[in-house]
Amino acid sequence: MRIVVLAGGIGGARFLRGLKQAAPDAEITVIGNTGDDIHLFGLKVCPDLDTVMYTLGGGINEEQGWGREDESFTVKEELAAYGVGPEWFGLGDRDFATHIVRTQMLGAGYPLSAVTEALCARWQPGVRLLPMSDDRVETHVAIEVDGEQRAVHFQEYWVKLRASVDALAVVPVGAEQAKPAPGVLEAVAAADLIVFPPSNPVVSVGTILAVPGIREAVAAADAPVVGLSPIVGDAPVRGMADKVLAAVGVESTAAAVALHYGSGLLDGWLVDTVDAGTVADVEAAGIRCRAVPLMMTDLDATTAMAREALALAAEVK
Ligand code: GDP
Ligand code: FO1
Ligand code: CA
Repeated sequence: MRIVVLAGGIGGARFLRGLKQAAPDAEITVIGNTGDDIHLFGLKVCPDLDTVMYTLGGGINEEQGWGREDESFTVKEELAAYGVGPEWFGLGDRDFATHIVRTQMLGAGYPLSAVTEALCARWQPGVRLLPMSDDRVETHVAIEVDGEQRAVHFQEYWVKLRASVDALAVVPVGAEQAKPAPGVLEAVAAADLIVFPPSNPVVSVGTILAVPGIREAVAAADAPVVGLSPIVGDAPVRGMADKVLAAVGVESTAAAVALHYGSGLLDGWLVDTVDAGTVADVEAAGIRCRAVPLMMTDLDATTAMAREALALAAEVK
């Protein structure tokens, strides 16, 4: 079975662990969000690709959900001693090595997809990890500061400002000109199942779908498309997804997110049992819906979620 997953960082990566358990014989292709990418200290950092790679490869900081385990911050401290920031982004020493290798290979002319494959040769994530595009896409967020509008990089909004001000708009800069990375459209077309994991619908899955050709390929695919809600009980399980959902005019409810994707994309949708009351609303929109436990508290719970997604897929097509 060939499964394609459109993944962001933590929510996508944790779900993938369960999916690998639930479908051990499946060939899993992950299309990763690169809209969160940022250039720092001359290095290219790809937070969501790295989160998937480290999580599935056994190198993630489990508590934090991003970055390396057993990490130290000597380089960051030394940079700070030179007055070189940003001080608000925590790049660790081990993690730095990944960005150095990536940047060196990009400088030598390799596309991001080839670089990601090379990095994965070390981590062996057990999935094929493809960036959504080899072209630069950077999500920016429009905010208002002292009565004036300005745009900041997504990481500045998320990590520095902690989404403490309203997001007026979310713009994946460069997406319109970007092409899907090699293998992306082919994987979608050949899939037996396409999954939207409980990733951020705007800045993770939404950004991937904003690359021209990807949304169209998912909509046209023969395979069933099944999603799992990142919103449980009218709030994101983790993070500030509600802020970026508001920017695109979507309520923070499991049902509203399903309708935002729409029946043109989604065949099936899983909501948490606490949101069982919304199943009928989702089904009324032409999307098959089930309420099951959606908290990824441990690997068993996450595996059970993935099994539910597989079962729903078998039902819808
Ligand atoms: P990011 O790039 O690190 O922000 O990660 P993703 O975009 O892949 O996923 C972020 C989303 O995962 C957030 O909106 C969370 O609400 C959601 N999430 C995190 N943990 C859980 C969980 O245990 N269950 C569900 N249903 N969603 C979760
Ligand atoms: N998230 C934070 O909240 N603070 C950080 O200092 C931080 C550093 C960081 C470094 C490398 C990396 O791969 C991810 C990092 N993240 C950090 C997480 C990440 O930027 C965000 O969680 C996601 O991009 C949000 O979608
Ligand atoms: Ca992310």
